[in-house]
Amino acid sequence: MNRDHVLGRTRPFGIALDTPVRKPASPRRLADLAGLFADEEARKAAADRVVYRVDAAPVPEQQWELPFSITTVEPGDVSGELFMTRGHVHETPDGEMYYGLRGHGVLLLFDGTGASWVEMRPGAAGYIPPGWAHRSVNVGIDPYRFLAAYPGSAGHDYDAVLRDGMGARVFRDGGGFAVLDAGGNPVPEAPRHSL
Ligand code: S6P
Ligand code: ZN
Repeated sequence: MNRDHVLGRTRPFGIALDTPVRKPASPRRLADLAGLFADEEARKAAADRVVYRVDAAPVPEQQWELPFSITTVEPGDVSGELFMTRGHVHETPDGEMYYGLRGHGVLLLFDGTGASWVEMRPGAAGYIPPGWAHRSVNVGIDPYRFLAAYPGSAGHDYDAVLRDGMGARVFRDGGGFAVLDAGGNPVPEAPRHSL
């Protein structure tokens, strides 16, 4: 791939990240999240509730591009398990970066063996290393909103998470939240660095 091949494919542009979206993206409801929450009956009983939506910048998902999008996860829970995205692993094991815009979230990560997590607040960045499955959870009382930027070649595999889970679930715990592994033990938070 040389430079001449990619120049002209897309043009520079800017986007205001925290303004109302241009057109409503199709929301993901509990009806679309079969098999992901621990209490499947409670999920079905509230099937119409909107859980999250993704608003994508107009960047093609192609090699050398850098697509980005804003995800908004609503507050709520299914039998105490907090509202979350489906979760996926990238087909080519590209890394990804998240940046918190509003609200309070957890970026849950799973390498197939063990889970980890990053607390997300406005101004916090979370790193998803190559090969790690990832899911976002709203642990606050307002909508949780973040920016995601990832290589255009990444692709998205949802079946892996449906099959293998994320190694942990995030529940309400008093006024806060708990990230628990399959045995009910707390999962340690990933280290946080300052730049
Ligand atoms: C894409 C990135 C995010 C998610 C979005 C929704 O690589 O990780 O934009 O797509 O947060 O999650 P999901 O699991 O439904 O794609
Ligand atoms: Zn991703």
